[in-house]
Amino acid sequence: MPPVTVIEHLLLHQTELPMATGRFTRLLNELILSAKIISREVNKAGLVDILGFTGEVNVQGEAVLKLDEFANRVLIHRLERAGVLCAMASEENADLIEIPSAFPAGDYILIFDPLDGSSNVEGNVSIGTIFSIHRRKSPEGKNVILDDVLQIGANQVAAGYFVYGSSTMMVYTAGRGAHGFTLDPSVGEFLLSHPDIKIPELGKIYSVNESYWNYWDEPTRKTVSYFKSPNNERGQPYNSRYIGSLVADFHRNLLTGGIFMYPADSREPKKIRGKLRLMYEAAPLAMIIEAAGGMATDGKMRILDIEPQELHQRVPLYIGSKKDVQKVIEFYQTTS
Ligand code: AHM
Ligand code: MG
Repeated sequence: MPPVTVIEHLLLHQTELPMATGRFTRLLNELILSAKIISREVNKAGLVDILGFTGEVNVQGEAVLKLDEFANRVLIHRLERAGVLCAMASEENADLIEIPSAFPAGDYILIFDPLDGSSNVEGNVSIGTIFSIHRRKSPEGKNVILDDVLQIGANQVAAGYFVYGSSTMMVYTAGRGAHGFTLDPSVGEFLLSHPDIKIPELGKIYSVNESYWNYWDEPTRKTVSYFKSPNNERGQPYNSRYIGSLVADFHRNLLTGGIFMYPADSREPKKIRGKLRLMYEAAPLAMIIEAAGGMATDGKMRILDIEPQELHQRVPLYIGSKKDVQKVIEFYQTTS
């Protein structure tokens, strides 16, 4: 079988995907090119001390940006010119990013976390870019309003991520199946490597930052105790794996089966609703996990049904293998 690129794969499935118009293809192409540029910089990160300190001026007299700022700028620069978007929202920007009137606009909205887990770069740990694509609700031609962007995750047209790891990979879904592509640096293309990913119904890994145990609610503690117990459905304790880099933790669990949790905790008021953001992190990963046969909840509600009230809303997140996530929901239902 000759290798299949992301765009070839998209076109092959075009009859199934009414949104796979030229504009959608263009949007994915720009995302892919941005990710290749980010990947190149991420791979050079270890050389930063040699080439010039971040935040200072390098030997060529250029300011060296922090990697997350760099990734953010690349995505905004490329996508605002693509002629397919009417607005963007980035985890790095407080407000909605409007498309300058000098550039043509389209009716898609792109929401992204440019470089999640970037605090891990020094440890040479995998990090990632997460994206979510919506269509505007209001008619084209008018100014986009916040309401166009604050849509439930179930309205996403597509979602995906790039993981910059031992290989750079892209996983995306446009609703029917989640597909993985690996960047072949020798040809500069993402090639289909993981078609129609299905997460095992019952996982063998739980991923959570257990140092917050004392700040968790009762259902979360019961859930984690259950995963550690030899008397669970698996009949033996789950393996504990936590990198602390969402895309990397999610990606591993997607392929091997398991659950990732970032619960609410009571440490300080701002963390009560969890750390991760609904629109930039939870909703896109929830769309992927559902396309792969898994589930995502905040403990009480399906992530994809939560109505965002603000752009940077945080949400508790339990995401992964169906039976493992169902267990969380069960503990929330039975624990007062
Ligand atoms: P960031 O958006 O500041 O990079 O933080 C998000 C990261 C996730 O990648 C990861 O899952 C989580 O923070 C880890 O948080 P903690 O250190 O509290 O376990
Ligand atoms: Mg993030």
